[in-house]
Amino acid sequence: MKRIGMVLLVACQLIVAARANDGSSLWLPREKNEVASTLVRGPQGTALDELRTYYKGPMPVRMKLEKNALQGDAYRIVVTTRQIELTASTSNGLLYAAFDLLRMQQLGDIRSKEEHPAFDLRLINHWDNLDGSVERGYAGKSILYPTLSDRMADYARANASLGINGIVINNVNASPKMLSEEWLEKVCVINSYLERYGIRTYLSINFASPMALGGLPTADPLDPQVRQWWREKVDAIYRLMPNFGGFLVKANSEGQPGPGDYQRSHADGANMLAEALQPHGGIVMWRCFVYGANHKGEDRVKQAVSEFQPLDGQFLPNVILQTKNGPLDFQPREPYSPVFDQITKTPNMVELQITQEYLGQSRHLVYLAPMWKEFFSFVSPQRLRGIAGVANVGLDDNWCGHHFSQANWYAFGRLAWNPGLSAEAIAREWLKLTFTRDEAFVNPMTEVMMASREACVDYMMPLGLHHIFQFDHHYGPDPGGFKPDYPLEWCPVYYHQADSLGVGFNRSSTGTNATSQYREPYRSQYDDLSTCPENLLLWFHHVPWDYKMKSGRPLWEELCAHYDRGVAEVDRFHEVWQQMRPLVLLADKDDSRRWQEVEDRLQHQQQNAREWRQTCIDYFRSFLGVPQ
Ligand code: BDP
Repeated sequence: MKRIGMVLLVACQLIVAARANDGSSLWLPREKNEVASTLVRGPQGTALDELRTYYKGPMPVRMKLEKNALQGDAYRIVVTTRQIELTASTSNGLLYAAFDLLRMQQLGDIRSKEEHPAFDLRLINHWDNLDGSVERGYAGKSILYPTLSDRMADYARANASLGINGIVINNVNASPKMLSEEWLEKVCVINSYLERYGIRTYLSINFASPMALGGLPTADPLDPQVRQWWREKVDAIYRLMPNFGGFLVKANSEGQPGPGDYQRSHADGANMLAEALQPHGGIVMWRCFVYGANHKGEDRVKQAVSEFQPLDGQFLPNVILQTKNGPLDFQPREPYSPVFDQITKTPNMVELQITQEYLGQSRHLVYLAPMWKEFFSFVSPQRLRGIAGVANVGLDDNWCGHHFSQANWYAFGRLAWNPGLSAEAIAREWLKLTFTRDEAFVNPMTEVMMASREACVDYMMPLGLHHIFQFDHHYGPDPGGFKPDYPLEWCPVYYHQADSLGVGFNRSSTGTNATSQYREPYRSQYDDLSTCPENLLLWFHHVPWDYKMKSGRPLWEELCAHYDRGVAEVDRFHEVWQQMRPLVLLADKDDSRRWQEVEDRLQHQQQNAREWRQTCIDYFRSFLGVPQ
């Protein structure tokens, strides 16, 4: 008797432990039906499995694959009194329809609809290295390398639930090893997981691979042997993976090899790869994040246009230029990149950063959708062929480090499907799916999420200040940062240019003239101090400390008011979160772990916001009234 009692007790404890919500199920349904998986293969089979496992409704669901009914991955859901019908022309479309139906079920609002993705290419970019480290990753080691995580199917599923249809599986600072036979076999295994979820595999390549791997004396893109090497490599990849997507390339940037090493242009380099990929339907995504090479010494934010605009028109049709949303580097606020104005003959893709390199990493609650929507208010999605987001996942139980960083992954996927969705609608949706549908929770937390990005801008770099982060790791403030042995473009003092007269980088026509790269009306608007939006003022102008702002306050006081507001906002977020505790636990009594983990991070964010304010105010104050 006694022994049986103990066994039961242990079993009960195990069940309780297993139920504690660690955030690993993301926004996806958690309650399963017990069913066996189907024999149908590919994304359509996956769709069937998803519905059998998670659909709970009383009405039967019918899936119809109908050629030419809809374009690309679009789908239609028709709800009648007798049944629910999902129609698409591709098997991916059916999978997306199934996930949408399940999402509507979770939200308690199943209705008819027709959905069309805005972009054909909806990609996640991994900056994962083969040794398991993740460049700018803040959620533990890589889920891909050196050994594949057993959560790989869950990972593919989470992406497919958002409509992601491609993943670049290795860092843009790419190891040539990735193309070795040994590693390509591992790529095949990853591909087999992704394929089931309608996701294509893409690789970042190292431009010098023909030398490092192939033993050739050069990687000159016009050398016939080099071209042959790439053709053979690409053919071999397609023999292994007929559905392979193509290459992403970082060339002649931050020390990476590229065509410039042989006095060849980016077009020469990209076209060589494009030619090899073209017979298989593959693409080249060539990054415009380039500085310090051919235009060394020029204002860093101008260099991408200087480099690529003269080449516009020279790229083969299967080359796409991939450009970060802002012209510098994923700062909490940047103006849009003028590459999107100046490159008109070559297809463009935008690269957004889901991982919060410069936005508090996985320690700050910062919801990025308002920032991305801001970008789309300047650059029409119709101008873009595709969208890529730099992943924020790792081996952490909750995938993203901060539970609220999951919202950024979710929001990226939702916007990649439909950039017309509002940031607020996405936040509400995510909160309901991830925590509870209780409005007493959803309303205040939506408000917190929506305010969080502006708060981050306020306590880190208000009014257009930028890149005043600590060197290398980019966490925390270092406004006085200067290292003589570093390129100037990495030093904070280069970006704020504070002196006794004022602060800010003069990029107007009296300065570096970066404003001239913008289309009208932005060119004139940004160029003139009196019309430049105040949230970008110090990005474009060197402004006197006593300059009268729209509020009537002098610049210095306005700056301090922003730092104060940022800190006060984080304090407020923390208060709201504390009030949420009973609601989180009411929805799921086993949710104390998630609540506590967010609580701990919010406390840390409060301290860190104060550190930013203190350090920056102390530093900038030292310039006031000091003669030159
Ligand atoms: C910067 C990162 C660096 C990346 C680089 C890139 O600090 O780690 O390699 O961008 O995008 O944001 O290539």
